[in-house]
This record gives sequence, structure tokens and C-alpha cells, in this order.
Amino acid sequence: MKQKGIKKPLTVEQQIKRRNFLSFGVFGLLGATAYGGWRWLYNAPAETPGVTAGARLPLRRALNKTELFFRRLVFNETHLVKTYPVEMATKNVRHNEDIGAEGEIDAGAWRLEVIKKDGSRLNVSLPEIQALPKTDLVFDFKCVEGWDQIQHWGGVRFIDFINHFGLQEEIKMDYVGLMTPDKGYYVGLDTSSAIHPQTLLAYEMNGKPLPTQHGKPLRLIIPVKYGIKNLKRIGTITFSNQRPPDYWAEHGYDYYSGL
Ligand SMILES: Nc1nc2c(c(=O)[nH]1)N[C@H]1C(S)=C(S)[C@@H](COP(=O)(O)O)O[C@H]1N2
Ligand SMILES: [Mo]
Repeated sequence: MKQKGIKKPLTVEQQIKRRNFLSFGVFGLLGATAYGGWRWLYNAPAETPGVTAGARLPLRRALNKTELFFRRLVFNETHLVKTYPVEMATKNVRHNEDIGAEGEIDAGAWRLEVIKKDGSRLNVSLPEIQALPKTDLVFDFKCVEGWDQIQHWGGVRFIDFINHFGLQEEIKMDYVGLMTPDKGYYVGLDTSSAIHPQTLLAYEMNGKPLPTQHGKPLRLIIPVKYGIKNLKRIGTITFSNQRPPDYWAEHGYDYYSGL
């Protein structure tokens, strides 16, 4: 009579084979799932080009969802980005692209244009900005391309500028937009990030006037965002309840780009 339920123990070789079979199976399954997920994303429709563009729809939905998560639960206006002693700031500040900020600019002729809620404009000169209280900031600047550097910037806090020029009604709106004078580069910011106490309208780098390639005569320094939002050579500032146009968001990047 055959005995039921009693199995012959596996030899070591059989055990190894079995393990291999199982692990390759799991590996294959994971691979297929990943590939399937990638195919799904790859074949998913692209978003309708608008303020954001160039990303697959599910990816953009995920980015917008993480934005809501960060804005509602993580971002806090009183939470400060880590700062460093000034000796730690690099002397060789990296230079990235200069879209909308190519060539020389006459800082004396330059004016910062602010478009107010009622459509009227302010035209502010560099000495007027320099007359406001100056704030220095040494922090870790991060570019989405994967580099970061401890850098030293100086200028007026954005919120101090707002208060000085009586723009309290304007910052009740949801977004702030900045553009270069030639409108070649532009960014949109949620107002709470713009008025964060470490956001600067910077006119100095390492204690000296901004060099041309770092945004002469005035640039944005916003440590709660990636480098892409730190617009060099500001020409115009606007306020709105809709997302303002944003150069890199139109090229597939996250609109929020928060840190
Ligand atoms: N006008 C303008 N501002 C800009 C950019 C640009 O191409 N044009 N590039 C952004 C990016 S991607 C980064 S990382 C930083 C780099 O600043 P830096 O050149 O002073 O290092 O500037 C940002 N501001
Ligand atoms: Mo960047």
C-alpha cells in the first residue's frame, strides 16, 4: 500500500532549484509589474497644455496631489529653512542657465515693475530697494538637476518689500508671478511661499552686488523652493488667483517645486 501524506525530503540540490525557481518567479513578476506600470504611464494621455504641460496625465495628477498634501499639512510659514555660518558659504557659486537674462543690463536704468490689483503700476529703482532693511541668508541652494551648494545672498525680504509698498491687498491673492524684463523666463509661486520670512529680493551675493550671470540687478531667492523658482533678473511682479505662467511647468516640471 502506498503511504499518503509522507513526502520524501528534498535533497539539497532540489531545495536550491526550488528556491531559485521561486525567487526568479518573484523577480519576474515584479519586473512585469514595473514594466506594466511603466507602459501604463507611457501610454497614458498627455495633459492638456495649459499652465502646466509636457507630463503624462497620471503623473501630473500625482504632482498636484502632493502639492495639496505639502500645502495643507507640511508647509508652515514659521518653519525656517536651515541656515549656516557665513564662513561656510561657497566662494565659487555655481552658474546655471540664463534664460531671459542673457547679456548685460544697465542697473541704473532698470526698474522693478509691480502690477497692482487695480491695474496700476509701481516702478521701483534699485536704490529704493536697497534703502529698505537688508537681510542676509546663508542656506543650501538646491537645483532639480541634482546639485546643491551653501550660498550667501543679501537683499530685502519679500514680505518687507510688500509691507513697505502697501501691497497687503495684493498678497491676499493666491499667487505671485515674476518675469524677466524680456518675458523670456517666468515663474509662478503660491503666495504663502512668496511671503515666507526667508524669501528675498536679492541684490547681493557674498556681500557684493549681483554679478550679471547670477541675476543682476535683482533676483528672487526662495529657499523653500528648488532653484528653478529662483528667478534671476526680475522685471515684473504680478498677483493673481490663478496660477501664473511658469516656464519649467510648461516643460513638464512640477508647478509647486517645493522643498
Ligand atoms: N532668468 C532666469 N532665472 C533662472 C534660470 C534661468 O534660466 N533664467 N534658471 C534657474 C535655475 S534652474 C537655477 S538652478 C538657478 C541657478 O542660479 P545661478 O545661475 O545663480 O546658480 O537660477 C534659476 N533662475
Ligand atoms: Mo536649476
